[in-house]
Amino acid sequence: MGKLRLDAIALLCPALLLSVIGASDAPRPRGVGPEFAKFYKSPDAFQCISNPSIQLSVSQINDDYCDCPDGSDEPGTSACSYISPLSPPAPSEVTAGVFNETLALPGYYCKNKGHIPSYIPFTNVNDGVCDYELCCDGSDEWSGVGGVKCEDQCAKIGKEWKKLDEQRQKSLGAANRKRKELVSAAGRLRKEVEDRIQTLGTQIQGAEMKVANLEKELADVERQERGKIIKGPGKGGKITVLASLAKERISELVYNLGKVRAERDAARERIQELEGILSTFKEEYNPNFNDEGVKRAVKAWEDYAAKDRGSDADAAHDRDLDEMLKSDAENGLVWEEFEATEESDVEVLYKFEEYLPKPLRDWVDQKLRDFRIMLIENGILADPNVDSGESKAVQDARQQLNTAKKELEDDRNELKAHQEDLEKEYGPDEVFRALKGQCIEKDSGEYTYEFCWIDKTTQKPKKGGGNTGMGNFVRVEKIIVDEELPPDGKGIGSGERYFLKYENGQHCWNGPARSTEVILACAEKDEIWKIVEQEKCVYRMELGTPAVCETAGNGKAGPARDEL
Ligand code: MAN
Repeated sequence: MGKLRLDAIALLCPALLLSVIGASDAPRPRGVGPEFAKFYKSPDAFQCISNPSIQLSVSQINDDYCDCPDGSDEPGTSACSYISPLSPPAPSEVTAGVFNETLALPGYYCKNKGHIPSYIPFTNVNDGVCDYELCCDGSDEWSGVGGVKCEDQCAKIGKEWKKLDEQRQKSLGAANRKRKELVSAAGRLRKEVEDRIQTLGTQIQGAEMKVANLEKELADVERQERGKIIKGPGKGGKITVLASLAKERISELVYNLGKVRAERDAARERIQELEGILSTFKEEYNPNFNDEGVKRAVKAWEDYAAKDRGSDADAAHDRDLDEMLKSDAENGLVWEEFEATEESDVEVLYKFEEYLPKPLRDWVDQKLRDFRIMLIENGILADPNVDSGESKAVQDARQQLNTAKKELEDDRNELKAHQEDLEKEYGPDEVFRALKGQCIEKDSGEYTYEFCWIDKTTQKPKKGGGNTGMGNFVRVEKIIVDEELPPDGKGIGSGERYFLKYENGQHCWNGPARSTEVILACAEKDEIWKIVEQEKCVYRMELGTPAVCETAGNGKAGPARDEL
C-alpha cells in the first residue's frame, strides 16, 4: 500500500480541497478531482491536459488504455500508472529516457464523502486491496478485481479522524499558546539586555571620567611628593629615617651596656675573692721567716688596701645604669610616633615661614615646593625618589586609579558580551532566548543524553563514569526533512525544520570532535524523541518543542506532536 505525498499534504490541508469541492457540479469522469473537472467538460472530445494537440473521443476516457502521454485520459484506472508521478523524474530516469513525460493528475480522486477527499496513486487503483487510509470510500477498487469489495468506511473513519483532529487542534492550540508565551518572554529578555546596555553606556562614561580625574590626581600627587619626601631605606621622610636609625642604634647600645655591666660585676666578684685570699695571707703569714719577697708582697697589699674605693659613687652609677637599661617605653620613648611621620624636609628646613601670616606662609611654601620640583625636573637637584618606594599618598592615589580602571574594564567587558548576545542567533522571533540554559534528558541505550538550549549536549553513562561533551551550541540552521511520522506523531515529519548545530565537543578517539545536530519539530512540550549516532561521534537528536510551532514550514499546517 503506497503513499502519495500530495495526498498526505491534502490530508493535512483539508481546507485546500474543501474549497475546490463544488467548484464544478457537472458530473466528472471517475477519478477526476474537482480542480481538474474543466478539462473533462466537453461532451464531444477530450484533449490531453499537457498535450492539447492530442485529441481523443470522450469514450476513450477511462477505457483502461493509456492514450495521453500525461495519462490524463485515464483518471479512474491504473492504465497510465507506469508514467512517473507529478513530481519531477529522477535525473537517472531522464537520462535513460524511461520517463520523458509526467502525469498531469496527482492521482485517483477519492471523494471520501463524510471524511476528507484525497488522491491515491494510480498504481493502487483496482489492485485488489482496499486502501482505506487514503480512500475510505473504497472507490479505488470499483472493478472488484479478484472479488474484492471495499465498503465505504468514511463515516466511521471520518468520525474517528474528527475526534483525533479535535485533540490535535487542541494540542496545537496549546503548543501555539506556549510558543507565544516563549516569544514574549524572549522579547522581555532582549529588552533587559538592551536596557542593561544603555545603563552600561552611561556607567562607562562616568567611569571614563573618573579614571581621567584619578589619572590627573595621581600625576599631581606624584609631582607633589617628588619635592616633598626624602626617602631612606624605610618608609617616610628624614625624621622618620632618623628615628628608625636612632632606635636601632640605641637598642644596640643598651644591649652592649648590659653586657659590659654583667662582665664588670663578674670581675668585681673575682677581685673580692682575691682580696679575701690576700687578707688571710697577710694575717696568717710568719714574719719570723725573713723572706724578702713575702715581706714586699705584704707591704704592697697593705698599700693597695689603704686606697679609697669610692663605693657610694659606684652605687649612684649603678642606679643610672639601671635607668638606662629600662625599656624604651619605660623611658618614655615612643618610636612609632616618629616612624609614622611623613614630614616634609622643606617644612623642617623653612621653619621661618611660621613667623609669616598664614596666606603668605602658604604662598611661600608652595613657591618653594614648585621651585624645588622645577630644579629636580631640570636635573639641577637629584630626584630623592629615585630607587625608592612610593609614598603612602602616591600608593593611595594609584590604588584608587587602579580600582576605577578595573571597574571600567569590567563594565566594558559586560557591555561587549551583551552586544554580542544581541547579535547572536536565537531562532525565529528569537524564541530560543527564552529557553537558553534549560535542559532536558532522555535515556537511550547505555547513556542518558542531555540537551541544553543554546548551550551544550552531553552523554552521561548510566553505569557511572565521566560525562562526555557532545558539542557546544554554534548556530541555528534550517533543513529540509522527509520522514514518515511514527503513529504517536513524535517525529520530524516532512518539510522545512529548524535545527541547532552543536560542535567542538569532546574529542573522539580516532575520530572527530563530537558534534550534535538537533532537529526541531512542533510539540506541546519540550521532549527529546530520538537520538542516533549517525557515524562515529556524530549525533543527531530529534526534539519536539512548542518553540517552533507556527513557524514557516513547521507548524502552520503541522500538528503539535504530543499526546496524539
Ligand atoms: C564513547 C561514546 C560513543 C562513541 C565512542 C567513540 O563510547 O561517546 O558514543 O562512539 O565513545 O569511541
